[in-house]
Amino acid sequence: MSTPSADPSRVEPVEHVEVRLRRATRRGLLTAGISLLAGYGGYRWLVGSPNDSGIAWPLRRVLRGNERLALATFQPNRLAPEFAPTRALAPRVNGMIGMTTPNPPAPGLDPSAWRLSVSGGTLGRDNRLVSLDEIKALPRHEQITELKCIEGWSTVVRWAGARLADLAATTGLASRSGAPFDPAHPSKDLYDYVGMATPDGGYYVGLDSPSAFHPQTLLCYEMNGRPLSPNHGAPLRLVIPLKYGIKNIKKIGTIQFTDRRPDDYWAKLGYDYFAGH
Ligand SMILES: Nc1nc2c(c(=O)[nH]1)N[C@H]1C(S)=C(S)[C@@H](COP(=O)(O)O)O[C@H]1N2
Ligand SMILES: [Mo]
Repeated sequence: MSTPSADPSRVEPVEHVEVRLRRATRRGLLTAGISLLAGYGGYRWLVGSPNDSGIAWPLRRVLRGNERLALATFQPNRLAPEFAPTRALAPRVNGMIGMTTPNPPAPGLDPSAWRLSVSGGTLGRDNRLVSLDEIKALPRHEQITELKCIEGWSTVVRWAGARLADLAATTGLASRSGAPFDPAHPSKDLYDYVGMATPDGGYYVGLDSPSAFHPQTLLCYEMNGRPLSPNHGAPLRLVIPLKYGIKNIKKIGTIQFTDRRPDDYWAKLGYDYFAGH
Protein backbone atom coordinates (compact mmCIF):
# COMPACT_ATOMS: atom_id res chain seq x y z
CA MET A 1 0.00 0.00 0.00
CA SER A 2 2.74 2.45 1.04
CA THR A 3 4.70 4.44 -1.58
CA PRO A 4 8.47 3.80 -1.76
CA SER A 5 9.35 7.15 -0.14
CA ALA A 6 7.02 6.42 2.76
CA ASP A 7 8.77 3.12 3.43
CA PRO A 8 11.11 3.73 6.50
CA SER A 9 13.57 1.11 5.23
CA ARG A 10 14.04 3.13 2.00
CA VAL A 11 14.77 6.52 3.57
CA GLU A 12 17.75 8.10 1.76
CA PRO A 13 20.77 9.23 3.81
CA VAL A 14 20.78 13.03 4.16
CA GLU A 15 24.13 13.44 2.33
CA HIS A 16 22.75 11.62 -0.74
CA VAL A 17 19.82 13.91 -0.80
CA GLU A 18 22.08 16.97 -0.60
CA VAL A 19 24.22 15.76 -3.51
CA ARG A 20 21.12 15.13 -5.56
CA LEU A 21 19.74 18.56 -4.74
CA ARG A 22 22.99 20.29 -5.69
CA ARG A 23 23.05 18.42 -8.99
CA ALA A 24 19.46 19.35 -9.68
CA THR A 25 20.16 22.99 -8.90
CA ARG A 26 23.18 23.05 -11.21
CA ARG A 27 21.16 21.39 -13.96
CA GLY A 28 18.35 23.87 -13.41
CA LEU A 29 20.67 26.85 -13.68
CA LEU A 30 22.23 25.40 -16.81
CA THR A 31 18.82 24.89 -18.41
CA ALA A 32 17.71 28.37 -17.42
CA GLY A 33 20.91 29.84 -18.89
CA ILE A 34 20.53 27.97 -22.16
CA SER A 35 16.87 28.99 -22.40
CA LEU A 36 17.81 32.60 -21.74
CA LEU A 37 20.47 32.51 -24.44
CA ALA A 38 18.14 30.78 -26.86
CA GLY A 39 15.40 33.25 -25.97
CA TYR A 40 17.70 36.21 -26.49
CA GLY A 41 19.01 34.75 -29.75
CA GLY A 42 15.47 34.07 -30.87
CA TYR A 43 14.46 37.58 -29.96
CA ARG A 44 17.41 39.10 -31.87
CA TRP A 45 16.53 36.87 -34.83
CA LEU A 46 12.90 37.94 -34.65
CA VAL A 47 13.50 41.69 -34.43
CA GLY A 48 16.25 41.42 -37.07
CA SER A 49 14.07 39.63 -39.58
CA PRO A 50 12.69 41.77 -42.39
CA ASN A 51 9.23 43.24 -42.00
CA ASP A 52 6.21 42.01 -43.87
CA SER A 53 3.36 44.53 -43.76
CA GLY A 54 4.62 46.12 -40.59
CA ILE A 55 5.56 43.09 -38.51
CA ALA A 56 8.46 40.62 -38.48
CA TRP A 57 7.89 37.91 -41.05
CA PRO A 58 7.95 34.95 -38.63
CA LEU A 59 5.04 36.52 -36.76
CA ARG A 60 3.33 37.43 -40.02
CA ARG A 61 3.69 33.80 -41.07
CA VAL A 62 1.90 32.63 -37.95
CA LEU A 63 -0.89 35.13 -38.69
CA ARG A 64 -1.10 33.99 -42.32
CA GLY A 65 -1.41 30.43 -40.97
CA ASN A 66 -4.23 31.56 -38.69
CA GLU A 67 -5.89 33.20 -41.64
CA ARG A 68 -5.69 30.10 -43.83
CA LEU A 69 -7.11 28.07 -40.98
CA ALA A 70 -9.90 30.61 -40.45
CA LEU A 71 -10.81 30.54 -44.14
CA ALA A 72 -10.60 26.75 -44.38
CA THR A 73 -12.88 26.31 -41.40
CA PHE A 74 -15.25 29.16 -42.30
CA GLN A 75 -18.83 27.93 -42.53
CA PRO A 76 -20.90 30.24 -44.73
CA ASN A 77 -24.11 28.94 -43.17
CA ARG A 78 -23.05 29.65 -39.61
CA LEU A 79 -25.00 32.58 -38.18
CA ALA A 80 -23.93 34.95 -35.45
CA PRO A 81 -26.34 34.82 -32.49
CA GLU A 82 -29.32 37.19 -32.54
CA PHE A 83 -30.95 38.65 -29.44
CA ALA A 84 -34.32 39.87 -28.13
CA PRO A 85 -35.18 43.53 -28.89
CA THR A 86 -35.14 44.32 -25.14
CA ARG A 87 -31.41 43.55 -25.07
CA ALA A 88 -30.55 46.24 -27.65
CA LEU A 89 -28.49 49.21 -26.41
CA ALA A 90 -26.54 52.08 -27.92
CA PRO A 91 -22.89 51.08 -28.26
CA ARG A 92 -20.23 53.52 -27.09
CA VAL A 93 -18.68 55.62 -29.84
CA ASN A 94 -15.40 53.86 -30.43
CA GLY A 95 -12.79 54.65 -33.05
CA MET A 96 -13.06 57.82 -35.10
CA ILE A 97 -10.24 57.18 -37.55
CA GLY A 98 -11.04 58.41 -41.05
CA MET A 99 -14.15 60.29 -39.95
CA THR A 100 -12.80 63.80 -40.24
CA THR A 101 -14.21 65.05 -43.55
CA PRO A 102 -17.86 66.07 -43.51
CA ASN A 103 -19.83 63.24 -45.05
CA PRO A 104 -22.74 63.55 -45.27
CA PRO A 105 -22.16 67.22 -45.95
CA ALA A 106 -22.31 69.51 -42.94
CA PRO A 107 -25.82 70.54 -41.75
CA GLY A 108 -27.48 72.84 -44.26
CA LEU A 109 -25.95 71.08 -47.23
CA ASP A 110 -27.89 68.59 -49.30
CA PRO A 111 -27.53 65.05 -47.82
CA SER A 112 -28.92 63.63 -51.07
CA ALA A 113 -25.60 64.67 -52.64
CA TRP A 114 -23.91 61.75 -50.85
CA ARG A 115 -22.64 58.98 -53.13
CA LEU A 116 -20.98 55.66 -52.44
CA SER A 117 -18.28 54.77 -54.94
CA VAL A 118 -18.45 51.09 -55.94
CA SER A 119 -15.83 49.56 -58.21
CA GLY A 120 -14.92 46.13 -59.49
CA GLY A 121 -11.91 44.52 -61.04
CA THR A 122 -8.31 44.43 -59.93
CA LEU A 123 -7.71 47.77 -61.64
CA GLY A 124 -11.01 49.13 -60.37
CA ARG A 125 -11.79 50.16 -63.95
CA ASP A 126 -15.54 49.82 -63.60
CA ASN A 127 -16.94 52.38 -61.24
CA ARG A 128 -20.43 53.32 -60.18
CA LEU A 129 -21.75 56.00 -57.86
CA VAL A 130 -24.61 54.75 -55.70
CA SER A 131 -27.00 57.00 -53.79
CA LEU A 132 -28.43 56.30 -50.36
CA ASP A 133 -31.88 55.94 -51.92
CA GLU A 134 -30.54 53.14 -54.13
CA ILE A 135 -29.15 51.36 -51.04
CA LYS A 136 -32.50 51.82 -49.27
CA ALA A 137 -34.31 50.42 -52.31
CA LEU A 138 -32.53 47.08 -51.76
CA PRO A 139 -34.33 44.55 -49.52
CA ARG A 140 -34.25 45.85 -45.96
CA HIS A 141 -32.91 43.55 -43.24
CA GLU A 142 -33.06 44.02 -39.50
CA GLN A 143 -30.91 42.13 -37.06
CA ILE A 144 -30.12 42.35 -33.37
CA THR A 145 -26.52 41.29 -33.06
CA GLU A 146 -23.50 41.87 -30.90
CA LEU A 147 -20.86 44.46 -31.73
CA LYS A 148 -17.72 42.97 -30.23
CA CYS A 149 -14.61 45.06 -29.79
CA ILE A 150 -11.16 43.50 -29.40
CA GLU A 151 -10.74 45.81 -26.39
CA GLY A 152 -12.99 43.41 -24.52
CA TRP A 153 -16.46 44.99 -24.51
CA SER A 154 -19.52 44.09 -26.54
CA THR A 155 -22.98 45.61 -27.03
CA VAL A 156 -26.16 44.14 -28.48
CA VAL A 157 -27.48 46.51 -31.15
CA ARG A 158 -30.51 46.54 -33.45
CA TRP A 159 -29.34 47.35 -36.94
CA ALA A 160 -31.20 47.91 -40.21
CA GLY A 161 -29.76 48.04 -43.69
CA ALA A 162 -29.15 46.21 -46.94
CA ARG A 163 -27.08 43.10 -47.44
CA LEU A 164 -23.71 43.76 -49.03
CA ALA A 165 -24.42 40.62 -51.09
CA ASP A 166 -27.52 42.28 -52.56
CA LEU A 167 -25.60 45.39 -53.57
CA ALA A 168 -22.86 43.19 -55.07
CA ALA A 169 -25.41 41.08 -56.94
CA THR A 170 -27.29 44.00 -58.45
CA THR A 171 -24.29 46.09 -59.52
CA GLY A 172 -22.63 43.15 -61.29
CA LEU A 173 -19.28 44.58 -60.16
CA ALA A 174 -18.45 41.72 -57.80
CA SER A 175 -17.96 39.08 -60.49
CA ARG A 176 -15.06 38.77 -62.94
CA SER A 177 -17.42 38.25 -65.85
CA GLY A 178 -19.57 41.19 -64.79
CA ALA A 179 -22.57 38.88 -64.59
CA PRO A 180 -25.09 39.38 -61.77
CA PHE A 181 -25.07 36.53 -59.27
CA ASP A 182 -27.47 34.81 -56.95
CA PRO A 183 -26.54 35.90 -53.38
CA ALA A 184 -27.85 32.58 -52.06
CA HIS A 185 -25.37 30.70 -54.25
CA PRO A 186 -22.14 32.70 -54.58
CA SER A 187 -20.16 31.34 -57.52
CA LYS A 188 -16.50 30.89 -58.43
CA ASP A 189 -16.92 33.92 -60.68
CA LEU A 190 -16.82 36.25 -57.66
CA TYR A 191 -13.74 38.21 -56.73
CA ASP A 192 -11.88 36.91 -53.67
CA TYR A 193 -11.98 40.11 -51.62
CA VAL A 194 -13.90 43.25 -50.83
CA GLY A 195 -12.10 46.42 -49.75
CA MET A 196 -13.82 49.40 -48.09
CA ALA A 197 -12.51 52.81 -47.10
CA THR A 198 -13.72 56.05 -45.58
CA PRO A 199 -14.07 59.00 -47.99
CA ASP A 200 -10.74 60.45 -46.80
CA GLY A 201 -9.02 57.03 -46.98
CA GLY A 202 -8.02 57.28 -43.32
CA TYR A 203 -9.65 53.97 -42.28
CA TYR A 204 -9.93 50.92 -44.48
CA VAL A 205 -10.79 47.25 -44.13
CA GLY A 206 -10.26 44.16 -46.24
CA LEU A 207 -12.75 41.31 -46.19
CA ASP A 208 -12.65 37.80 -47.62
CA SER A 209 -15.62 37.39 -49.95
CA PRO A 210 -17.28 34.49 -48.08
CA SER A 211 -17.58 36.76 -45.02
CA ALA A 212 -18.50 39.84 -47.06
CA PHE A 213 -21.36 38.02 -48.80
CA HIS A 214 -22.62 36.40 -45.61
CA PRO A 215 -26.36 37.07 -45.05
CA GLN A 216 -25.68 38.96 -41.80
CA THR A 217 -23.18 41.33 -43.40
CA LEU A 218 -25.12 44.59 -43.76
CA LEU A 219 -24.62 48.07 -45.11
CA CYS A 220 -26.42 49.82 -42.24
CA TYR A 221 -28.24 53.14 -42.28
CA GLU A 222 -30.22 52.67 -39.03
CA MET A 223 -29.25 51.91 -35.45
CA ASN A 224 -31.82 51.03 -32.76
CA GLY A 225 -34.68 52.30 -34.90
CA ARG A 226 -33.17 55.70 -35.72
CA PRO A 227 -31.08 56.98 -38.62
CA LEU A 228 -27.40 56.30 -38.02
CA SER A 229 -25.71 59.24 -36.26
CA PRO A 230 -22.47 60.72 -37.67
CA ASN A 231 -20.39 59.29 -34.80
CA HIS A 232 -21.67 55.79 -35.52
CA GLY A 233 -20.88 56.13 -39.22
CA ALA A 234 -23.66 58.04 -41.03
CA PRO A 235 -24.87 57.74 -43.60
CA LEU A 236 -23.61 54.17 -44.13
CA ARG A 237 -21.52 51.75 -42.09
CA LEU A 238 -20.69 48.08 -42.24
CA VAL A 239 -22.12 45.62 -39.71
CA ILE A 240 -20.44 42.25 -39.89
CA PRO A 241 -21.25 40.35 -36.68
CA LEU A 242 -19.03 37.39 -37.59
CA LYS A 243 -16.05 39.66 -37.12
CA TYR A 244 -14.67 41.96 -34.45
CA GLY A 245 -15.57 45.66 -34.31
CA ILE A 246 -12.41 46.66 -36.19
CA LYS A 247 -13.94 45.31 -39.42
CA ASN A 248 -17.26 47.15 -38.89
CA ILE A 249 -16.11 50.24 -40.78
CA LYS A 250 -18.06 53.43 -40.15
CA LYS A 251 -18.74 56.06 -42.80
CA ILE A 252 -18.04 53.99 -45.90
CA GLY A 253 -16.94 56.06 -48.89
CA THR A 254 -15.71 53.41 -51.31
CA ILE A 255 -16.28 49.71 -51.89
CA GLN A 256 -14.05 47.71 -54.18
CA PHE A 257 -14.46 44.12 -55.33
CA THR A 258 -11.06 42.72 -56.17
CA ASP A 259 -8.75 39.72 -56.43
CA ARG A 260 -5.91 41.66 -54.82
CA ARG A 261 -5.97 41.38 -51.04
CA PRO A 262 -7.00 44.88 -49.93
CA ASP A 263 -5.04 46.77 -47.32
CA ASP A 264 -6.49 46.68 -43.84
CA TYR A 265 -5.84 49.35 -41.23
CA TRP A 266 -5.50 47.07 -38.19
CA ALA A 267 -3.95 44.12 -40.04
CA LYS A 268 -1.15 46.48 -41.08
CA LEU A 269 -0.56 47.15 -37.39
CA GLY A 270 -0.25 43.45 -36.67
CA TYR A 271 -3.81 42.28 -36.01
CA ASP A 272 -5.26 39.15 -37.60
CA TYR A 273 -6.56 39.98 -41.10
CA PHE A 274 -9.53 37.62 -40.77
CA ALA A 275 -10.50 38.98 -37.29
CA GLY A 276 -13.36 36.50 -36.85
CA HIS A 277 -14.67 35.39 -33.49
N1 LIG B 1 -14.10 54.79 -39.84
C1 LIG B 1 -13.90 54.05 -38.74
N2 LIG B 1 -14.66 52.94 -38.51
C2 LIG B 1 -14.45 52.21 -37.40
C3 LIG B 1 -13.45 52.54 -36.47
C4 LIG B 1 -12.66 53.69 -36.72
O1 LIG B 1 -11.76 54.07 -35.96
N3 LIG B 1 -12.93 54.43 -37.85
N4 LIG B 1 -13.27 51.76 -35.33
C5 LIG B 1 -13.82 50.40 -35.35
C6 LIG B 1 -13.90 49.80 -34.03
S1 LIG B 1 -12.43 49.34 -33.31
C7 LIG B 1 -15.09 49.54 -33.40
S2 LIG B 1 -15.16 48.67 -31.94
C8 LIG B 1 -16.36 50.00 -33.97
C9 LIG B 1 -17.14 50.79 -32.96
O2 LIG B 1 -18.35 51.22 -33.50
P1 LIG B 1 -19.25 52.24 -32.71
O3 LIG B 1 -18.45 53.52 -32.56
O4 LIG B 1 -20.50 52.43 -33.52
O5 LIG B 1 -19.52 51.62 -31.36
O6 LIG B 1 -16.16 50.80 -35.12
C10 LIG B 1 -15.20 50.32 -36.01
N5 LIG B 1 -15.25 51.11 -37.21
MO1 LIG C 1 -12.95 47.96 -31.63
